[in-house]
Amino acid sequence: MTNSEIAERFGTIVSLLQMKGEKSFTVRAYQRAGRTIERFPRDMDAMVAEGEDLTEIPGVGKAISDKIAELVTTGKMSYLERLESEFPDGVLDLVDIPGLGPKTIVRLWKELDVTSVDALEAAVEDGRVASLPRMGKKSAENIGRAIQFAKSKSDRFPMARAMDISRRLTAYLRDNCSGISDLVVCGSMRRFEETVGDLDLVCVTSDPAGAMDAMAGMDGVAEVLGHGEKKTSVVLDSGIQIDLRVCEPQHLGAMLQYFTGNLHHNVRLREIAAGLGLSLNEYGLKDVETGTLETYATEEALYRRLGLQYVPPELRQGAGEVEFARNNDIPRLVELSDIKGDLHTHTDWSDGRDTMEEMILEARARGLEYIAVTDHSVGRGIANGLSVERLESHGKRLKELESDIGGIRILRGTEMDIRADGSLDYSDEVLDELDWVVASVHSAMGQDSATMTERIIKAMRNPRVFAIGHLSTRLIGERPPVDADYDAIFRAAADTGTALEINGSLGRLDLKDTHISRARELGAALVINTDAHTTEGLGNMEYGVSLARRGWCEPSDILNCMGADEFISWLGKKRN
Ligand code: DGT
Ligand code: CA
Ligand code: CA
Ligand code: ZN
Repeated sequence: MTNSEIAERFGTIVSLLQMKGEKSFTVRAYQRAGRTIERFPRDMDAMVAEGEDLTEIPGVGKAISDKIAELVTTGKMSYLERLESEFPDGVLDLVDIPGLGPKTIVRLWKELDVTSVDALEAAVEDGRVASLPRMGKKSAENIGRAIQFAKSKSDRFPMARAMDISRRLTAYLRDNCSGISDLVVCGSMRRFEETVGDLDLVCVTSDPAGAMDAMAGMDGVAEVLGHGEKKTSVVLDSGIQIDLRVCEPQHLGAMLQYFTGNLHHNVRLREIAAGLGLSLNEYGLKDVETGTLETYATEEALYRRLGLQYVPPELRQGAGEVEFARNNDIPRLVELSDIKGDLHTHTDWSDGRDTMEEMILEARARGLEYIAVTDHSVGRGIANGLSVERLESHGKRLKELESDIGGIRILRGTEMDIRADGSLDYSDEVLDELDWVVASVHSAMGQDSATMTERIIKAMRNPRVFAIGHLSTRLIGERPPVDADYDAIFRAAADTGTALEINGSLGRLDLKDTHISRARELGAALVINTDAHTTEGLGNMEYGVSLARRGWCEPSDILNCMGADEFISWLGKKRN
């Protein structure tokens, strides 16, 4: 069981306790525990197995430690089951609807006798929800939208979940199969889609049987669908399917190409092959007349043979990229090594886990030339946002650390709330003291499109706002994007010189790929940030870069590809 799966159970406990109207300190204890578990760098599962004392983790007391132990050893938590038994089954389903708070759920249940998602949908449609006291038409509409969102959620896995599973799986296979020389996760994961249906792995190994057995015998396999000499398919407890294929080294290029897809891209390639009298399959290119097979150890060689420039996996969407490759027009996309700074990070001054020192040292170790420390602003009470006084000490401390630590430039920053009316959480005088300001929406996300658009553009008109953080505020699979006129926002960004953030946090991936392309087209500047709340979170840069690549970004499109001196002089220009 992964830490996020454990944290999810604690999230359910929190919702149920709130529905029961439990005291807020009890609720907060579980809330805090959930956050700690989610972000904890080591597997709780393994710690329990090794008999470690979980109560040494801050925020985890005896009661919570016992519940974690029970959950990872038995797969159940009797406390949670008892709580669940206090509510009708259908009411529990309502908890999964994004934005529907516990108080509202209880009212819907008690006052309208709504005990299922379908019943709620009906009550929204016939106006009963809107007619509840203190509810109104707007809130009812938002609930309606949230139901649609929840229903459209398929059984696909959000990238964050799939990445976590994929990393464990590849580590396991490498540790347990000494013969493996290449192991590549292909399919939608390699293309870096937002959601993933299943995982397609290809490996080259001197011991195929060993790899097949290791896959079928892995802990956490719920069902073995097939166990052959060259392919093993399993379903894990989490419900995700894994296909592992063994491949010979001379076929690797064709194999990776075939299983990376997507289907449309592959169809286009097969057409091109056909034009050359060849047929493309997972083993290579076959001469249609003679039947001889040409094999390719690398994808590059295969694309070259087809008269094409190499197409990076992130662009293989069957959306015209093959034509670009034919004309040699695929640009040199941004790479992780191009990124010189991180401009959105949190520390334990607000809701981050780690200290400024830890975050800065990690950033330096990752080779960054600069980092902006952007803890939350005062309005984010629940995230321990900084009062003006604390912000001042925050900045002073960062200045001290810049000279103490050395080797990395430190920007005194903030991630400042854009309030519901578009006003900002700090005054201009306060902002003038900062080196870098990201402004983000964290509240009133259900506003109508015109209000939201105006709100964000109003923030951008303040020249002290350098960038807008996670513009759509979506959480993949959990919260829909805000309703807004994105084109108008991108134009205003270009107009005002405000950068738009590509947020690499896997739960967000915000801007999404099509918005990145569109923003670039309309002339907006972009930055790629991690939104890290822990030192490991600084690793999100890799994901932000993959996302930017899906939006066809080159280094020149991304502000934080500038070196420190150049970037800091850009800041001066932007401010004036
Ligand atoms: P997913 O798993 O739904 O997130 O999306 P993919 O793209 O990973 O799709 P999947 O797992 O069905 O197949 C992986 C790749 O294998 C796919 O992108 C292209 C290739 N592929 C699958 N089935 C076929 C097929 O019938 N013909 C050809 N040419 N390629 C296929
Ligand atoms: Ca797949
Ligand atoms: Ca598959
Ligand atoms: Zn934020």
